Amino acid sequence: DLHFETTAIHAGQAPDPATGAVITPLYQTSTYAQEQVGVTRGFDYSRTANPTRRSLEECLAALEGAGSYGLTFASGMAAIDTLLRLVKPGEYVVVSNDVYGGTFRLFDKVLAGYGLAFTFVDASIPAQVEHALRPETTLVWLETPTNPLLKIADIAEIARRVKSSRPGIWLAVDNTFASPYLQQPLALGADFSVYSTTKYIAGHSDVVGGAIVTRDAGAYERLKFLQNAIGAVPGPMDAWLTLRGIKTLALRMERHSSNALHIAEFLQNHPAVERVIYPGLDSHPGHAIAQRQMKMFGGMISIILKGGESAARRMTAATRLFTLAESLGGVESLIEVPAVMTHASVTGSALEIPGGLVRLSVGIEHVDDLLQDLEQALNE
Ligand code: P1T
Repeated sequence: DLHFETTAIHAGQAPDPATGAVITPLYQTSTYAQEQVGVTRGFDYSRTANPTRRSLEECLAALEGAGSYGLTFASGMAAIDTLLRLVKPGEYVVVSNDVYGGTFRLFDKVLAGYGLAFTFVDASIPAQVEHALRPETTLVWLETPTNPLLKIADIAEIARRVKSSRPGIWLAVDNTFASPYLQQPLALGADFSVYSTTKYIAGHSDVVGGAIVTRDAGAYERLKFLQNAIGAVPGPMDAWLTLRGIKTLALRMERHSSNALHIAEFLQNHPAVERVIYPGLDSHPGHAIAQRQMKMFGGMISIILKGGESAARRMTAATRLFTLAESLGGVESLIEVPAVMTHASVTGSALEIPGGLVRLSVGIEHVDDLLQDLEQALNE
């Protein structure tokens, strides 16, 4: 019954019984001595299990409440790919129509070729998800807030509609943008919380990783089998860095969110900006739902500039603190143009992103410095 902040620091991370080390040791080993054939201390090979990775998996599970199980992967995409192996050829997946470009690419350019069918819907309208369900549907895939349009899907309402249509349909939520501190998909009725731990969970832009958390014991056993069978697991060092990052997740999310709200309010009044998309603003169509299902509104802001893609390119060249880079969720602020960077793979599809859209990952620097940087870049 511990609070989130306490769980993040202690779950799966008791002092090392062998040495008393307060911090989970980095078990940088691929294999483990066996006393006799088949007699192990619970570990035989690091693709199957590793103590540092196990600590991370236990911590991530605990952050989404009692009875949860966690599995970690070499990247967010590896987590998504492994989860999608639960879907068999001939089965259907309903997907929210604004997702990370790499997720769209995996679904549309890879898995569709193996006989999985994907229907893209506007999941900010729950009825659209429900109407897209077919007898062959086995999975509904949501992102909320979405990347990069920050659309909000009502997880509890969609879970209710999907499960009343057919209880066996799984609901997975990519919770990367919110992190488990701001939003708890399993508590809202989802079967799987999926993460790129590269982002807020690790939080320092120094590691790539992914995770799946579930309370479905059967699905967990299947996914654990797939994790080992496929082998897209994180190395011990990556697990260790991610565990280190998690300890400050709550503090960081508070600052990311309060900085972003300030910045969104400032941008709303700037003459070069046509529209600010941030779930914390009254003007956001999903604001009321976000207020209900999220603790705060997160650190991601998208803005549409009046001057289109050329203005976007000029702005991103002019910022000094906001670094022009892909990715998000680190302590430092980043800026990018999704249409030509993170979401280039959706060009020409129904998911296309406007060229004048600039995405900000607001870091935890002092907000006045960030405001000043954006102001000078926009004035340019
Ligand atoms: O990069 P990786 O750890 O494999 O995670 C993929 C991924 C999954 N889900 C969401 C919502 C994501 O944003 C990402 C990765 N996104 C970026 C790299 C980006 O800049 O948007």
